[in-house]
Amino acid sequence: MSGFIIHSVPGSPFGRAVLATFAEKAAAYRFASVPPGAAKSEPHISRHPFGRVPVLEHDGFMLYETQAILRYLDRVLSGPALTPADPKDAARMDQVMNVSDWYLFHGVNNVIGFHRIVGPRLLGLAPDETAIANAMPKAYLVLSELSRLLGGKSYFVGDGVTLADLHVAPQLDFLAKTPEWKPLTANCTNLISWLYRMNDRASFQATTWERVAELAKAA
Ligand SMILES: N[C@@H](CCC(=O)N[C@@H](CS)C(=O)NCC(=O)O)C(=O)O
Repeated sequence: MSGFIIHSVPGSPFGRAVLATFAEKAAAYRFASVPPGAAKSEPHISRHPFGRVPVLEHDGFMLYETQAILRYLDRVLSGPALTPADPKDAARMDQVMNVSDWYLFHGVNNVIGFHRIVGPRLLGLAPDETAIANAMPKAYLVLSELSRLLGGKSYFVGDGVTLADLHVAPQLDFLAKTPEWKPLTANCTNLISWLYRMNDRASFQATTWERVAELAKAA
């Protein structure tokens, strides 16, 4: 398989999930940086009508939505399978990915992560403390549910990494860089250990915000 281009921005947790999947498969790709503020105008808006990242381009085949991209890469790339064969395990993987999209991102990371990291670092905005405080009850619920789903396992679905881990870890690693992480995970020590385990993987060390910024500069 050749000719993969990933259109994204350094620091994007969704983009990182895609890059980490390439790394887990030891597959090559080209990183095409979407310049700040350019996602909602041409040429990017033709790639993604909702003006978001990431977008995968594979020999002219265009695909947006991170879950769809991860599943596509798992199907077309050689390397370790990242989807369990057992139907119940595969369903658990899908469930965790949807918890990440629907509950962890919406109302938690797009509030706390935005006001603590994206706003101050990229837009020069002060954090909105009221918005952050209002997001905390949902954040506690989401983290406690992810902790329950992980249980005593090394990864979300058993002993090996799956797309669920690759999808959730970039979101949680983003949240872990905020002061809210410590209180939020006070009763979720399994999530803390799992995030250390994910961050130790070569695929995660190769896709930090800084490493992707270097990639973007070199492109
Ligand atoms: N559902 C989309 C979400 C992608 C998304 O929200 N990406 C963020 C960056 S991490 C983005 O493009 N934000 C720009 C915006 O909100 O306008 C996916 O799974 O790919």
